[in-house]
Amino acid sequence: AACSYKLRNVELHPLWQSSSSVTGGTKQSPIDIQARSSVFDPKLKPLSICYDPTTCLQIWNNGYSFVVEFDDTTENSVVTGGPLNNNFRLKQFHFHWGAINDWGSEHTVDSKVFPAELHLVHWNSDLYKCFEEAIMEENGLAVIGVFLKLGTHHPELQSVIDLFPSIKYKDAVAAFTYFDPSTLMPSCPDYWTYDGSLTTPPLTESVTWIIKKKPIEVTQNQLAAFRSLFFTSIGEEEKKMVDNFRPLQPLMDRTVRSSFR
Ligand code: SG7
Ligand code: ZN
Repeated sequence: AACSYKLRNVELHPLWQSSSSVTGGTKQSPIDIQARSSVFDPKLKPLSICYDPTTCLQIWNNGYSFVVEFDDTTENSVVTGGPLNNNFRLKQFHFHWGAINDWGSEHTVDSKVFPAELHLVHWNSDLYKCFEEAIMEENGLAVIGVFLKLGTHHPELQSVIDLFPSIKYKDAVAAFTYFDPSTLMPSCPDYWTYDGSLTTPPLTESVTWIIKKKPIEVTQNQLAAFRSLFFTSIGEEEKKMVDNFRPLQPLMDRTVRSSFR
């Protein structure tokens, strides 16, 4: 009782220690997707994804996740269609995962949690000049989410994991100049979509979320490799990079639409 304001015993990741993590927003992410409450929208087109592997630039440990970044100065890697009325350029992809397989994804489906979730982050290049501008604006971003589940080895993901030894610690960067992220997508075209936010500060409500229904499969060893990275910089007391997901947010006055019956 002497310390009732302290809601949790665990230390907050530094990313969440500022007031920017309090939003009072009405369109926050992630959410639990309730399949039965989602509404089939026959007007939703298939997603059209066009990625050029040569726009891949580098991989880095940003102290919260590992991020694979792309050259977004051209229209070479773009997504359009689906719920999107504009072209959205690929900026980066990253993952969220748990300390164990029982949790780790940001979104859930009918309360089912996956061990990890991939986010491919794109910005609206028809309306905005750059990623940093689009982050703050209405209809600025489109993030494609893909769940990871335990199963067979994923060879293309392995080519990313093979770079981990050089990005173990915060702020480490390694060149990664040829990669096609569409190899990380399930072949099934089905998705849910809803309007939401970034899941880290600044938590801006600028994101059209597109969550693929089908997960991709990875092995226990591949998930273990994610957990071998560190939140911390070289020389600091080592903290394993795990549990880098935001808790579920209320749906509020929103509808999740589905591309499939
Ligand atoms: C991860 O998730 C990083 C962030 C990302 C954030 O922390 O990938 O990106 C960088 C470059 O640090 O923030 C603005 C942005 O993409 C939140 O992204 S998310 O909403 O898709 N989870
Ligand atoms: Zn994310």
